[in-house]
Amino acid sequence: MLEQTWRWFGPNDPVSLNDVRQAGATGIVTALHQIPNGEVWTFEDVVSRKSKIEASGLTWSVIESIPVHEGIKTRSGDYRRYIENYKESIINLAQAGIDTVCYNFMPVLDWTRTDLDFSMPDGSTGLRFDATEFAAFELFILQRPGAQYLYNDVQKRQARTKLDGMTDGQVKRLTRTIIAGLPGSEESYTVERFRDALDAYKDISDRELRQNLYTFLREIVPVAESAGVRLAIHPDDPPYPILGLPRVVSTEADARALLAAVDSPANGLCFCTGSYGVRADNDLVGMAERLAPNIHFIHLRSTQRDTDGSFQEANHLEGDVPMAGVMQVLLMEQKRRQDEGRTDTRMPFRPDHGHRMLDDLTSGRRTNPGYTAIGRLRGLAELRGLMVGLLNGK
Ligand code: DNO
Repeated sequence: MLEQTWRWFGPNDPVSLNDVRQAGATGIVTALHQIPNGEVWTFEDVVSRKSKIEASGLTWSVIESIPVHEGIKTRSGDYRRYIENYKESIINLAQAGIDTVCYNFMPVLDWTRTDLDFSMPDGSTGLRFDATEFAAFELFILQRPGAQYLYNDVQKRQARTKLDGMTDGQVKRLTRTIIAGLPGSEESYTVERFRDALDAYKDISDRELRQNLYTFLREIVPVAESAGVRLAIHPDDPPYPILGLPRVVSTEADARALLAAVDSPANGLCFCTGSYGVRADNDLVGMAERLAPNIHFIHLRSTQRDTDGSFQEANHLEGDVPMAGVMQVLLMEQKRRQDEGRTDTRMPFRPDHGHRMLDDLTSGRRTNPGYTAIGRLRGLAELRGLMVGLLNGK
C-alpha cells in the first residue's frame, strides 16, 4: 500500500490532527509556515513540530514545502544566502529524521484559481480556474502591460463582458483570490506589490528560468543526497504560462530535462495528477510509468477541463484524470522498489483538495479553500478503496 497522508497547515488548521487520524491517514504533510521565506528551519523548530505530530499518533511524512525564495528563482539580491539557508534547512530536517521535501519553482504565484466556491452539480462547491475571468483580471483590473498581446479580439470582448457584469465586491474577490495567496502559498501581494513582483521577471526568459532552476538543483541536490533527503518538485498549476511569466515544470519533457540536469536519486518529482492533468497532451499513465523511479511524493486529484484552458476540480475518481491507471502504475513501482530492496518504498500520497460539502458547507466552519475535512475524507476514502481493490484484484 502507498502511504496515506494528509496536508495539515499546523496548529491553526481548523482540521485537527485528531480529525486526520479519523480520516484514516497515517502521515502528515506540513511545513513550518511561521518561518519567513528564505530563512533557516532550525533543528529545534523542526523537532518541536515533529513531536506534536507524533503525540497524536501520526508521523511527519513529507515537508510541503520549503519555499524557494523569489531571489533564487530570479538569481538576484540575496540569493546566495537563501541557497545556503535552504541547504541548512535540508540538513536540519534530515537530522530530525525527515527525508522527503516538496517544493516548487513557479514564478511569483504558487497555485492559481479564480473561484474558490464554484457550485458543483451535486450542490457541493469546489475550486475553479476560469480563463475568461483570469483574462478580465489581467487585462482590465491589473492592466498588465503586454497582456493585450496574449488575447485575441473575441477573448478580449468576452473578458470585458465578464468584468462589466461583476459587482465591485466580485472584482475585489477575484483580485484577492488571484494575488492574496491560496493556502500554502509562499507569497501574498497587494496589486502594487504584485506589479513589482511581475516586473522582476521582465528580463527572465523561459530559458533563463530553467537555467536558474538547474543551477539551484546543482547546488542543493548533492546536499540532499548526502543527507539522505529526497526532493520532489511540484509541477506548475495551471501547467501553462500565465501573466507572461515563464513556466518550466508543466510537461513530461520539462520533468525529464530537470531530472537529466542533475542525475541523482535525490532529484525527484511530486507527481500531481491534478496539475499535470490540466493539459490534454500530458499522458498521465505513461508519465507515471516513465518517471516512476523519481516520483517521491504524489498528489492525487482530478480536474475537468474546458477547451479554453479553464478547469474545475472534479471528484477524485471522476473528471479527466485516469486515476485507476495512475494508481496501478504507482503500486507496481512500489512493488518494484520493494523487490529491489530500495529504501524509498513508503511512497506517500495525499488526497489533494476536496469539495466543500455536508457540514463543511452548512455549519459555517471555516476551512482552507480546497483543504476541507469532509471533501478530502471522501477523496482519501475513494483512493484507499481503489488502492485496496487493485491490490486484491490480482
Ligand atoms: C496546492 C498545493 C501547492 C503546493 C506547492 C508545492 O494546493 O499543491 O501549494 O503545495 O506548489 O510547493
